[in-house]
Amino acid sequence: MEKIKVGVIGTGFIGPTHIEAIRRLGFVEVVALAETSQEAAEKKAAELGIPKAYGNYREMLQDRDIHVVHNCTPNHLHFAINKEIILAGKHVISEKPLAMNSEESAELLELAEKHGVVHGVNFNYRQHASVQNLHAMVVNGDLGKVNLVHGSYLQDWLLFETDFNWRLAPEVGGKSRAVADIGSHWCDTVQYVTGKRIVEVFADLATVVPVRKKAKNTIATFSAQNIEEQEYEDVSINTEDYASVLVRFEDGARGVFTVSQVSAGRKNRLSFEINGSQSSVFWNQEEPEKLWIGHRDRANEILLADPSLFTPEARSAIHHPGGHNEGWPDALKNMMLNFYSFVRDGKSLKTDKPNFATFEDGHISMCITDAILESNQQQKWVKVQAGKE
Ligand code: SOE
Repeated sequence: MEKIKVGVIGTGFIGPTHIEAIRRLGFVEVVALAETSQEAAEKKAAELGIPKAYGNYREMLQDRDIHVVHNCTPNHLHFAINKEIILAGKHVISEKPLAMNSEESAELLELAEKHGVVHGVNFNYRQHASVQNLHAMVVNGDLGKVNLVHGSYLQDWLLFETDFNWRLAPEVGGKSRAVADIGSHWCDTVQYVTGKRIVEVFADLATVVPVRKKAKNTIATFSAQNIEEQEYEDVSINTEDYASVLVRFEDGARGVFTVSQVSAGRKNRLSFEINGSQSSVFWNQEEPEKLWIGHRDRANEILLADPSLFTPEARSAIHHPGGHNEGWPDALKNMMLNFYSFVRDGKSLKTDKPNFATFEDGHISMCITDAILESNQQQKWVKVQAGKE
């Protein structure tokens, strides 16, 4: 069978991780990449072993060999480029946030549905085998009624004042930073696990580091730098690096989460606990193979990820026996596997249920972010308006 051919726009931190995940599938091939100049594109294509390099993504969108395009560009380009990908008739996987606000994400969802393309958003954390298992446990009633959902998503890559990155500038990263960047993952993951939508929020946002030293040369996300060798300029920061948000779910369940990108020692710690009427569960992305299950009337358990111990629904998300740990790259591989199997099998989002986050989830996420920003500004509860208006 002919492989599904793919083009990737943007090859900073995240683009190459998509490419690696796709390469593990076998039935999909990355044939092209696009960068901001021909020189940059050729350099990256040589590094990553990709046959075609485009200095202009619009030319890549005209390449008739390409069936699917990944949008791995900075946030402010997501909306416009996603639109062009859809209008070029290609299936699309976009990085989150889907757009800069919920009006734009609503427009994208409508356009993608109208053109009948398969659309995905890279909410990769729901693809961890343990998270899939948790989802099945909730559906099977193992926890009883879900009452409380609480947790955090903590990182430290913006702790020092010399940590600077395009995500900090509202015109490039968006008017929300930590909430849109990582709060979006937390909300998507817990909504997926519980099957409940967040419908109301009360938020407190802060900028812990209000002035940063911006290096004259560009620094990529998560990259280390030699501080002595840099020249800096002072830049005032007005996007949040911290937020705590009270949330209410559609059935009245309550929750709260904290996001921070200034928490020393926490690298990529998305964690949550769910308290049900029968038992509790806790999961932490930095130790993804461990699932804590808490009981009132017997000893608590640690369930190590293993195909023979997981629910039948979650088994397809785990590829090795217990102890052969699977983590972040494997969850991303699952995202790609589910998306590309859907495309390969000729399925349609009009009639078939996807096992990956779509533009609808991306739009819901934008609506939550908008409500959080409004709540922080007005210091009151704000309802999440998640219609397609
Ligand atoms: C930076 O905070 C970042 O790369 C996010 O943009 C990703 O979505 C997250 O998965 C890891 O951290």
